[in-house]
Amino acid sequence: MKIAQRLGRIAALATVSALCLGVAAEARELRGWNLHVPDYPGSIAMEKFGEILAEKTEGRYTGSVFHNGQLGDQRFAIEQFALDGIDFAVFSGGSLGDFATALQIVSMPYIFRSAEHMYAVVDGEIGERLSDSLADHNMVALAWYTGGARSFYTVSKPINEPADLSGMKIRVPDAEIFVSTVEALGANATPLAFGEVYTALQTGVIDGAENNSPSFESTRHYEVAKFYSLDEHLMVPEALVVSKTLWDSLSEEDQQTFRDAARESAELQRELWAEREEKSNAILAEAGVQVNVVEDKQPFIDAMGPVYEKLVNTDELRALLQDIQAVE
Ligand code: GTR
Repeated sequence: MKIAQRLGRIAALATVSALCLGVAAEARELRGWNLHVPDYPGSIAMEKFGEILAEKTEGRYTGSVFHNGQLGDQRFAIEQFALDGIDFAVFSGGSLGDFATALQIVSMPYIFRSAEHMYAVVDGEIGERLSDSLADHNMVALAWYTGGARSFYTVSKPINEPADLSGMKIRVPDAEIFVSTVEALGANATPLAFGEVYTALQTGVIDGAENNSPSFESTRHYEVAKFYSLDEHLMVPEALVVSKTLWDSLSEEDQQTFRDAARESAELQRELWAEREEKSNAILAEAGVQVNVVEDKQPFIDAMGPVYEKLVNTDELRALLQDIQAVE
């Protein structure tokens, strides 16, 4: 063998071993953003996602979840995806809606007939369309968690009809769908980060906020807001997303592993959600929160006309809305 040939072979072998070493060295700890306390349903389910990945990839991928919004508030975290600062997260469809309008449609007030309807929509073909619409923001949605139903909690009086909200300062997440919905009901929508709500309630900066019972309870906002009025204006799905840069770097087999892990984690989240809702409701009752079920939701539903007119504003979005409504 000529020297040049030999050298060529040696170089090729070196490349192969470097590649092998490279695979081993590629073991990656993925950074997960999460807004909630560690024992929240979604938090436990995100941990589970990481555990399944670690097990199924034999440690090549592990997950490290940063709870309590440690990596920043939701809008900031969504923006971080474009910069590859975060590898996976669970984001509210409502917050994603400011970046990808299809997500806004799936988060519209009173859009779902039931939780089952929501699951049928996001778990089916529409869920894939929603995921595709996130590609420009460097995200792939692998599975969907439930965000329950959001209702108003207030400091000084219950809400029975939209007129009760007139002039009240109600905290909302910093995203269009929440602002528009609450303003259409006649309140003064005040966008604030999740972590700032307790003090804002306490100091009278706001008169109330709106959320599902697990969030109302886990944040201890009920210590200050003693009225919880169940009008259920928003039922918002939450997406378990991974960075598209990461996704595109995965082998097909690993992509399937990530998908399966995400689905399993979503199943767990939905189960835990039902349990946590019960637990939260019991804690609220114990703390003397006055819960009123809004029997007649029609005036709330009727008030949403302008929100639909404003936000469902292209043929594509109108078609998506129809498709969502048509799902059985
Ligand atoms: C929670 C939801 C978060 C965020 C939060 C908020 O229920 O899981 O994504 O929307 O409410 O009100 O900021």
